[in-house]
Amino acid sequence: MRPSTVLLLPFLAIPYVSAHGFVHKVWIGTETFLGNTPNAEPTSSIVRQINNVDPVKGATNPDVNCGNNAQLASNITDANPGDSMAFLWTGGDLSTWPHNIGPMLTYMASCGSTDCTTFDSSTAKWFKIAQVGRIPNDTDGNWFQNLETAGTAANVTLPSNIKPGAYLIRHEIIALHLATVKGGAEFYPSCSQIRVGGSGTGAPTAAELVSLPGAYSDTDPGILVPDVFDTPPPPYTFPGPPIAAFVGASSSSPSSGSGSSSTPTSSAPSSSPTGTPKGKSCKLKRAPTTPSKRAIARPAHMSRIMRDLALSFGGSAH
Ligand SMILES: *[C@@H]1O[C@H](CO)[C@@H](O)[C@H](O)[C@H]1NC(C)=O
Ligand SMILES: *[C@@H]1O[C@H](CO)[C@@H](O)[C@H](O)[C@H]1NC(C)=O
Ligand SMILES: *[C@@H]1O[C@H](CO)[C@@H](O)[C@H](O)[C@H]1NC(C)=O
Ligand SMILES: [Cu+2]
Repeated sequence: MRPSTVLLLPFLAIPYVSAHGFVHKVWIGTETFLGNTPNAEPTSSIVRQINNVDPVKGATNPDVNCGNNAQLASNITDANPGDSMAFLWTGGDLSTWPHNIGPMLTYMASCGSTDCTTFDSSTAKWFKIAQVGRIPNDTDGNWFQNLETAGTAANVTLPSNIKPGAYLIRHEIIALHLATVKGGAEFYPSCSQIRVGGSGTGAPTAAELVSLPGAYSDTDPGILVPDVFDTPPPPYTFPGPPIAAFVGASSSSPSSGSGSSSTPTSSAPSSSPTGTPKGKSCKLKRAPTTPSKRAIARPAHMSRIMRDLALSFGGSAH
């Protein structure tokens, strides 16, 4: 038996406990909500529950919509145009988010005349309100997603002129550490239910509305990204539609050039670690002797190791 095989046996034999993850906490305006823990008894939350913390694989997978087997949520919260929102992603065991490479995108969809608690999101027409990629001018080329690995929620502003109504907010991480090959990208969508008040008039145009799945393809330049590990980092092309024009027209845009209204927050859980290693692209907590530990000690190589492992084992390792 080759040494590498010995090393990998526990990696394959022990089921996942905490790798990957879900939206554990959401802030909307002044309200805070816990997410719904996958497979636990559903709570009264605004966050639609998924049944599996694993990534959605494949751009046309029906679960790209709102996550794995997403269920209706029983609550909806009131919000106002211009409100701050924040989305904290964690591992399945509430450890910090394990991935750090790839964009975070935010979409909304009208729930029509419903209050979203009965709205079938597979019929939704989505528009994009924000997207963030790499942190501007970060000397290490870190992505905003990396902030989640330190327990910092992604902060998104509700468009300041948005028309009143009930909406789904779809916050999505696309993890790209395996995206050098087709089908490698990992989609992590999460949908929450909000009712926007006020007297705004902002709305997307018909051309800005997309279906999910539908808006993405496995060969989109932002989803199949052969140069994702290159240095210096090449420009990144976000997948999906552009940010709806009314969003930029109605709010003061930050200077990131990504058209994003997202800024990081410091809404960290008390257990936030400090000094999170860079390049921690797949934290496999349960197996301290697996390559993940070695990779954390040698962060620059982490993602390649994970990718190679996944390829060696037909992609099932991740
Ligand atoms: C629903 O959310 C609101 C906050 O928007 C909260 O006040 C209310 O208690 C929640 N309802 C339930 C049943 O949890
Ligand atoms: C990034 O660097 C460029 C060139 O030095 C500068 O013009 C720009 O303002 C910087 N952006 C941020 C967000 O710091
Ligand atoms: C989001 O960031 C803004 C400043 O950029 C801050 O005022 C706000 O409190 C943050 N929201 C949350 C929920 O942390
Ligand atoms: Cu993973």
